Amino acid sequence: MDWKSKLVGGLAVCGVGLSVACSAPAAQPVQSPQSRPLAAAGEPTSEPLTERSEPTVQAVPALAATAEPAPQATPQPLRPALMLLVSGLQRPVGLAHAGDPSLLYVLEQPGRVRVIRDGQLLERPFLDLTDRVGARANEQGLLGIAFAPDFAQSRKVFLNYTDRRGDTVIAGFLASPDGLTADPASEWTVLRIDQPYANHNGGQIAFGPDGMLYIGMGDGGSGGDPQNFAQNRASLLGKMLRIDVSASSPSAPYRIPPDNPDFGAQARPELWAIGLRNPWRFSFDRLTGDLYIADVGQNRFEEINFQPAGSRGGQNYGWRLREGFERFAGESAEPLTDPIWQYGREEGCSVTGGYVYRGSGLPDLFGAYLYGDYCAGTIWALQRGEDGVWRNRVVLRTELRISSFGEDAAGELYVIDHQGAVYRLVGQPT
Ligand SMILES: [Ca+2]
Ligand SMILES: [Ca+2]
Repeated sequence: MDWKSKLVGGLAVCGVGLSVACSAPAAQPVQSPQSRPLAAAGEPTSEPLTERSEPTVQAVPALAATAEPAPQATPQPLRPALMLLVSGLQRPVGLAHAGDPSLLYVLEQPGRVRVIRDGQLLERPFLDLTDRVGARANEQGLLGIAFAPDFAQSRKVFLNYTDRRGDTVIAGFLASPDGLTADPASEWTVLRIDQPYANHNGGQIAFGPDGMLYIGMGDGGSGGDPQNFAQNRASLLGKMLRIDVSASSPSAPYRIPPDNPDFGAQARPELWAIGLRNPWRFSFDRLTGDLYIADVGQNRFEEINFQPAGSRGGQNYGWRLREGFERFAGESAEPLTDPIWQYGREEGCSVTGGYVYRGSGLPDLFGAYLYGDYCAGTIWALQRGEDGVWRNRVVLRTELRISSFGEDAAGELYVIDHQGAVYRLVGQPT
């Protein structure tokens, strides 16, 4: 099928600003975002944020812009579309909220957290860590953010970045009462993890419904996990970690939750699940607490993994014994948790995990897990039917470099284009 025709049929790029209805004329060209060539990683592989080429975001002609809205006799069916929210960002890789519906926070990979207030990108960053963030390689930089569950009182926010040596740092910061800035000098280190290679540094950090901080760690890098970190219980690499930062301070950065699973005498107590390759993005369903982990594949398969709410942890998601459902290296002596979905190179090359949609703008997608592919630009919805079978469908085909998804306080979703823009997923009348 012709790519362009699919694109025009599936994607509408609407005007700037949340107040502009998607059916309004959208002739405004999308500003070509700043898209810096990424430095060569110097590593055998570097999947999640690899640039294949430098396509530009193209403004799609407005779809039959009508001057007069149709009479609202019956609810119109809505189809998903993307509305440009802000552009001009430097390699954005994440978006989060802290409970205030007027504020969104965007991660710029070189080391800044930017603020979008009421749909406008503020000039002054929330936090500028470019003096300590190392972002020379594709998968390095400021990668994750999580506001404390008690942020309204504690003002604590946690960030995940690679430092000038390329090692992972999870650190806490204190924000101002208005939520518009945080003090770079307030940093305290929660956890530091040596990184043997420039790629596969994970990225996501998120609080679970249990109030614990979950950290998705990549296998350290190179290709094929040459030192077998993901299956090594004595290493924090290639794992999902779970720590308690509810009383985090410089002198007592974190505690081990007493109900973390037991991976044996030699295991690190921070482990929650093992056998992950590069869980760049994971999320909890805000309604059910189910956990979705998108694990970037090696050569053949991109994975979506699922952990039901109430799980006690302890899963082994298989890497490097398996890639997707297939054997990769070695044999397993224990049960492995297969993904609920995988796709191969005909669909894309680097999965970007998203969120279960719990907003109100697109009722048809309510309860579906939305995710995408960095290389292909496709956005899918994965949902389990009442018969227990997971079904996957295309939501949109785009030309975006989808580095991440984000969720606002109301549960509406955003798509982050690594080339410099944030889009809001909206419902457009058909
Ligand atoms: Ca690494
Ligand atoms: Ca797996």
